[in-house]
Amino acid sequence: MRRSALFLPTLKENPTEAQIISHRLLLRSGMIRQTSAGIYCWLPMGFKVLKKIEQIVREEQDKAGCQELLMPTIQSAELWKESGRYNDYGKEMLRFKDRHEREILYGPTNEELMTDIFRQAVKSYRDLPKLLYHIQWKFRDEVRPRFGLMRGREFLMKDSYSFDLDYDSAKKAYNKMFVAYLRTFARLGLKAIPMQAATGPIGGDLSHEFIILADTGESAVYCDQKLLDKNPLQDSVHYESDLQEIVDSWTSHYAATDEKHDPVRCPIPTSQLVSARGIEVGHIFYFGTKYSEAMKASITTQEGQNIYVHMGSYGIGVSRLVAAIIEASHDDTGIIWPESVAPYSLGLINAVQSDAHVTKITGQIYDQLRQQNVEVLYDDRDERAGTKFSDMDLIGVPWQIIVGTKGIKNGTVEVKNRKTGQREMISQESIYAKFNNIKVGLRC
Ligand code: 5CA
Repeated sequence: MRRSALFLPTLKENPTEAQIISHRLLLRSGMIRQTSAGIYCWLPMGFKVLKKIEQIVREEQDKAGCQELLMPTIQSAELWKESGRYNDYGKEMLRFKDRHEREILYGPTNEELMTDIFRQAVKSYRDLPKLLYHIQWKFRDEVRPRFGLMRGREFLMKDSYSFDLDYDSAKKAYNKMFVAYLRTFARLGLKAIPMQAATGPIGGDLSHEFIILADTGESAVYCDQKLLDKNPLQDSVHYESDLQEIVDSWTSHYAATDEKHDPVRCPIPTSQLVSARGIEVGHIFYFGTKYSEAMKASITTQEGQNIYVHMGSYGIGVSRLVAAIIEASHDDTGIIWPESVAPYSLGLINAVQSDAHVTKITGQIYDQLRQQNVEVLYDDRDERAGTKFSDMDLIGVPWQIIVGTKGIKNGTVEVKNRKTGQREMISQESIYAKFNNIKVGLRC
């Protein structure tokens, strides 16, 4: 993409309404715009990042054997009355009526709708287990929407639902999601720590939140130092094998969110306990028959008995992740995108726009890189080199190629790594080999 054609309304000044760095950088780099409290427009570059995160989340769900479907944003109040949550959910739920005076709502989550779909279709133990998910916008009328995408009112969530015959089988689904989450967050370049968590309005008694440590996080969290030293899970996983060992290797160390942490009963010495703030990027729940009983989702067992299915639900805050990644990866000059989610793999800077020869060569490099399917952002604007450099740093593209008069005379260009700041002069020809394999978002 040529920068001159890209719709990227960057801001020079820090927006005063933004209190945390991710919100400031998202606004300044022209990725999102607020339309009303907690509701945002996704501008082209922000939208690209959101889609890349969504795709990684999707691939890891698919690998774990979870099947994608799509449920609507608007739901009928009837289902929520059946589960009993229509009243319980309170003011966070956005309720309205259609022209026939039927009560409807904008879904804050989908346990009811999913249970309804399941109970209509599945009647026998033979059809179990099932794991289903969708990636859909949610609305929660938060009292205090804040920190930009972190606590929005409208936000994108991946939510999965598991249906099993009994606890043991449901625990296997829980473990699958646990492991899929570790893999997902590792691919996003994040160190997420699973922690015992309270279940709130979703219910049940087994639950883990996946937490990224960050000073700006909304939750107070406590965990064993050993978890911080643990390597993220990146090896390939056989989901049909027993995953309990992997889950145990994380859950055997103490980690709890504020609501679950009890300083008196904490099993590890204070010297080993890290007390920090964190961002909740995922939350998984096993709640047994809470919804299946209330909504009569039963199946027949092999012995001919009628039983309620055991269920769990598993959420990832896809839009929140955009902000969480920035909180975890930025410097004074801007965002530093991990390669897996960067909007472009590399930025190509024409440092001397007025020099026809430089412009010609930069154009050739751009064409060649595009032919190699490299996602390249070419800053071809008639701007000072300094403006282009600081803009590219702000946007946070992982690699920069800088083309200038002096280098071109010797057949070289400068390559800069955004994260390390390292610069090297390389020959023009070797650019293509160096970036041949850089296909952002497609790496496994
Ligand atoms: N039904 C369950 C699991 S699918 C559920 O709704 N869980 S949740 O309430 O914990 O939400 C799942 C994830 O969505 C959270 O871990 C968080 O990352 C994200 N999330 C929740 N509320 C917001 C919000 N207001 N803004 C942005 N992301 C949010």
